Formats: sequence, C-alpha cells, structure tokens
Amino acid sequence: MRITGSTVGSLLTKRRIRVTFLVLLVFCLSLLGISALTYSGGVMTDIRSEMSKPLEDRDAVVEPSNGTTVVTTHATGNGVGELFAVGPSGRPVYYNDTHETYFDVDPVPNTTATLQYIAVHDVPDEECRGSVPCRRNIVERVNITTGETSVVYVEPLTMVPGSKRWHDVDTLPNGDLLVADIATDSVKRLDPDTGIINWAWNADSAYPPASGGSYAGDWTHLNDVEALPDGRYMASVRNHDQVVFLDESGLQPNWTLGTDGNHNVLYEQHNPDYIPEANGGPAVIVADSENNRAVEYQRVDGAWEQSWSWSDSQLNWPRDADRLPNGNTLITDSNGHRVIEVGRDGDIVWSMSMSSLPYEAERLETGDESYGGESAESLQLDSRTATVVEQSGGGSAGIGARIWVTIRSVVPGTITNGLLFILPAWVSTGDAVTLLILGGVCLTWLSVELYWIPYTVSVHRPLELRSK
Ligand SMILES: [Ca+2]
Ligand SMILES: [Ca+2]
Ligand SMILES: [Ca+2]
Ligand SMILES: [Ca+2]
Repeated sequence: MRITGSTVGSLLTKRRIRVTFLVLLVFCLSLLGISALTYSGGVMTDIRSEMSKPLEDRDAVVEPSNGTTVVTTHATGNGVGELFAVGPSGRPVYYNDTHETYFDVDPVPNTTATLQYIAVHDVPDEECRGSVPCRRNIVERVNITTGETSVVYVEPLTMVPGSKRWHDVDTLPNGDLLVADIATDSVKRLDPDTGIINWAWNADSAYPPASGGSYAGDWTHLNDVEALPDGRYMASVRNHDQVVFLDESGLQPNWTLGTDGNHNVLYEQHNPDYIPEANGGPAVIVADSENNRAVEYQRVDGAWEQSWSWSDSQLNWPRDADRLPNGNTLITDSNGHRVIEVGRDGDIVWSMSMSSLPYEAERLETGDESYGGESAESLQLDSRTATVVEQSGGGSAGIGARIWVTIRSVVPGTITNGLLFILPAWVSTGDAVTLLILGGVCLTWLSVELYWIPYTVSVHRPLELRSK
C-alpha cells in the first residue's frame, strides 16, 4: 500500500472518532459505576439488621409517619419475596421472607396488629411430580406483634407459571374468600374450609378470546377484586385495561371503567379502590401501572370522568394507591423501588426506598386499602404530572430524569417498565437514560467499524471475501 497524505489524514480522522467513542463509553460507564457503588440499598439491609435486635433496641430505618406501614414485595432475580412492617417511629416491627412472593396484604377487621395476605409458596421438589418448579397459592394471617401465623387456605393444585400466581384474595363477612383468580380468568367466592366454590364469574362470559392478552396464556391477568358496600364486586381485568363491576348475575357493562387498548384511560392497571358516595364518590382510585401514574375517576351522570392524577419522574409501574383518611395517598412505586405518601397539594410528605420490588402497601391503622379515604373531587386534590414538577418538595429534576420523562411519553410503558423490571434497583431513571445512551454509542461504534472494514462480504456459492 502506498502511504499518501490523504491516507495519513484518514487514519488520524479514524483515530479521533475512535477516541471520541471511547471517551463517551468511559464517561457512561463511570456514571453507572458511581451509581452502583453509591447506592445505599434503601431500607432492606437496615430492616434485616435491626430485626435481629429486641424491639426496644431497634433504630429507625425511615422518617416517622402517621402509622404502621406494611409492605409486600415481589420476588425478582433473587427469588425472595418479603412481608415487612415499619412502625410510626420508623422502627421495623415485622419481617418475613418465608414465601417466594407476597402480593395483596390487608389488615384483618377488629384486630389491631393482624394481617391477612396472599403469598406464593415454593413446593419442595419431592412433592412435585414434574421437572419444572411448583408453586402454590397460600392465604395466611399473621399477628405482627407476636409473629403467630395461621393458614387460612392452601390451594390444592400446584401452580407453575409465574403469571398464574393469585394476586388478590379478600375475606367476606360470611368467611368466604373472594378470589381474583388469575389462573382461570375468573372472580370466585370459595369456602376456605371445604374449597367449594359458591359463586364465580368467568371473563369469557363477557370478552371474546381475541381481546386482552393471549387466550391460551395470560389472557386477562385478573389481578384484583373487592367487595363494595352495596353488595357488588369490583375487579381489575388488567390485560383489557378495564375495571369492571359485577353483581350476582354478572357484568354491569354500563359501569365499566376503561376500554381494551385505549391507554388514555387505563393501561394495564393494578389494585383499584372504590370510594363510595358517602366519602365523596362514587370514585375509583387506580394504580395506572403502564401509564406510570396514580389516577382517579369520578362517576358523573352515569359516566367516568378523570378527577385526579399524580406522577413524578421516578414513578414507574405503580401497583397500589390508597387514599388515606387524612387525605394523603399512599403509593407503591414498584419499578421506582419506593413507597411514598403524597400530600393533598401533591408534595411527597413521606417515603421509603428499597432495593426490593414492592407490590403493595397498607397503612395498618387506617383499615383496608382506601377505606375511610375521601374522593379527590371531595378533597379538591391537586394533580401533578412528571412534566410539571419532578421531585418531592417541588424542586426541579436532573437532566437524566427529564430525558427519561420524554422517552416515557413516546415509548409504551410495557417496554420502559419491562426494561426497569429486569434492571437492578440501583438503576435510577437517570441511569436508565445513561444505559440507553451507552447502548447507542456501542451500536454506532460497531456500525462505524464495520463500515471501515477493508473487506466486503457477498453471498455467492462459494462464499466470496474480497478487498474493497
Ligand atoms: Ca391490600
Ligand atoms: Ca382486594
Ligand atoms: Ca389500593
Ligand atoms: Ca394498599
């Protein structure tokens, strides 16, 4: 090869471009490294450590609050779910990680320290006939003061796929369990002593197979149910983006909130709570998960009108929002790895960060979910969106968070939340942007290097490789 001035110039240009890519790569990796190394892990490490001490010797792991906060977490890569409680002083009072995952938890009526929860229990291999892991849905009660636990109901069938784990079971006044049966796409009422099903509503009585998710697989992802004061039931049909109302004879279509595929109203929601007329409703407060917001709809002249919504740049895939009797809202931010209490003016008044993936939270002394909470319309709550004010207290967000909010506004929540779900807890929204930039830099650099390769590959028979 003859060395010319233009050859030398070209080599220098290539070198400058490579150095630029390298600097960008090192810069992004450094930012991510700093985040990983400085991440404190939130409350989980402190809770496990403090729980080894007697109650009176434990230190607070979070700021004081208006009551006992109970949290369930969803197993991720480490295969561990948790149920824990932090008292009003901020000191941990209960921790358990016996089961694979914990979903719904509720205070038991007429008790002061007893919870009922639905968990998924790993079945030992010797009890499992197949070669795949077996799990079983189990409903238990625990007194978090004494630690005494009792089994309410164990499902006789072994369950396998993660998407079939029951997410919500409530106890009715007559002792029957009201089950959001995600495995059979139904709401059912069963006697926990005999297992006899006393009533059921199947989603296939109301929806065609082509609606929602895959009919053969996770079709409805029916993830929540509650008994209303007027005797009806309200259920969350997640994959249809709908909250439905049922009476003994079935669906009440005029009451349905949301439309399959219309993500302006709801987008694969969790844990809707009904606020009755006596508390300023009818209204429904919903963790609008893939829209990354808590939202509320008020019933007006036989239709649903949005009356409130709340979001910030960190709120990613919320799965619970409870309106508390003091007018604040307790939000479980799953992919944001925190539980937050939002005040009437929209500011965050209390928060708890954690490395785990929280599923739902209860403020123990205030009763089940949004019991005793008034509607947003009645309280005249201020709405807040991530594009207006980003942070607790009204401060402005960093550039990474602002870019993330922009990305979130154009990319479907199922993609951004799918990404955050598999990433470790130390990855903030700003880090997620850095990761995307890093991926872009790597791809661009690879493309440029391929362009520079002094060979072309063309597919002939036989394969031909020749110099450009
Ligand atoms: Ca609950
Ligand atoms: Ca429920
Ligand atoms: Ca709730
Ligand atoms: Ca709750």
